[in-house]
Amino acid sequence: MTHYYEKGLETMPRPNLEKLQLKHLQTLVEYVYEKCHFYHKKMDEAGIKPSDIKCLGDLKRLPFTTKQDLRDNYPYGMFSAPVNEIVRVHASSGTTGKLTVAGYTQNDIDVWSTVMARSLAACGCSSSSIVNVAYGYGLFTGGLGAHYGSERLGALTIPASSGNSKRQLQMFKDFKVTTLCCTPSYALYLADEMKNEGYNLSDLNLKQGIFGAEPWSEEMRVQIENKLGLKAYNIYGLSEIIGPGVSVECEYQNGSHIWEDHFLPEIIDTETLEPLGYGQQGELVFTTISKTGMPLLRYRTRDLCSLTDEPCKCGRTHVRMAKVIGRSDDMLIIGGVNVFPSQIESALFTVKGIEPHYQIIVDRINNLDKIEIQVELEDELFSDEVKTLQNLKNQLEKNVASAISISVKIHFVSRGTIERSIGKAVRVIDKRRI
Ligand code: DLL
Repeated sequence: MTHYYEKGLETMPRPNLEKLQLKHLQTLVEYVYEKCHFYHKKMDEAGIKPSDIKCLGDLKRLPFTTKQDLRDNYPYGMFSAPVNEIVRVHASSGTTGKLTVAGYTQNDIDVWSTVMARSLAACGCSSSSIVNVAYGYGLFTGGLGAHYGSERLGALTIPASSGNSKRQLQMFKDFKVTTLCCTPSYALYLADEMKNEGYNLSDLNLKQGIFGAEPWSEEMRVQIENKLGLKAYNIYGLSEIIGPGVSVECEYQNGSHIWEDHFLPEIIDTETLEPLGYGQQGELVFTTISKTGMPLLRYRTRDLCSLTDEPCKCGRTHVRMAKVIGRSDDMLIIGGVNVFPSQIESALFTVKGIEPHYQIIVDRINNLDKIEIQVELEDELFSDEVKTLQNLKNQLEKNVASAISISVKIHFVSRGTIERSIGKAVRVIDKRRI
């Protein structure tokens, strides 16, 4: 049986949906032009006025927004609402030390709770579900996003957050958890811990898992489903747009429905920046048409995928996005946390004696992502006593961990060990098979 949270809106015939989208888009463009200096200036530069938006096709006349714009206007410059109307901020890593900040009004928290409630319902949840939220709570949007959506649906919500796996498993059993929300890699880790701790599938009552925040493969889906005895659904989102709940799979697990009455999707060619058609691979771009805190026009996500408008058996009319196949920048996602190699580089070079040659090796060990950084040392330092080297290593590990919020292992190598490149340096070796 198909579960809906807002059936009318989720299954709205396309012509009506498009009418609604246009109305919201026009209101939004007028709103940001008036309220946000950044957009006022950008639209003036592009020679476009709010009254020029006459049909959905006019979307492509609007300027793009990038992560760099958010960084340049850190922390509050992209807000359209005054700060006293903002009730929450979330943030994710930027390429420099600066965070990418997203501000939410009460209206935005409501929009988010609603799209998350819809997302949970699309995965088969209802008010009878018992939802264990094992995404991290904090500046990251995973925990609180899933939490508010689950409460909005009326489900029993457990704010477990990530970590403390033994306790998570105990709660699965004792609280009769039906729904697990976490990153797919943490789900696999929990599945292995379950075996180590001597739990059987018959001890558990899991029905569905709602996994996202990082790319994962069909092979991983099969493993998670078999090991945890649940149906594994993909959920997608990004803090700049709202957090989790921008799109989600339905029971047919064949692409994720984008909640198009809130987020207008486009796929663009990364070279020409021209919009591409359904079925074509390119970069996903979103315009938020119902937010008031920090609405964004044509935000370039850097995520590469394609869209389809083919009808879905669930009856929802909102287009579906295929799995994200990669990014058009160098952002890595390590255990759900966004990391840019440039953040690691700046942290390394705060210490004297480090050569500018390093390599970041990412691997997945026991289903958890690990980072090792091989760093070349000046010859003089290499001949130093072990204690000095150990101190240096500790210092570097501390610096990098505080820059990217993830612990890393530093491995010193002698000068010339890291292969030199005549083109772009190969800074990252990603051994994870996702
Ligand atoms: O990861 C929001 C989220 C939380 C989504 C929990 C799903 C579940 P950010 O930290 O801002 O927000 O990272 C956003 O993560 O641009 C993608 O590159 C990647 N990403 C998110 N979900 C998926 C997914 C959250 N299902 C960035 N598949 C995005 C592949 C994903 N990549």
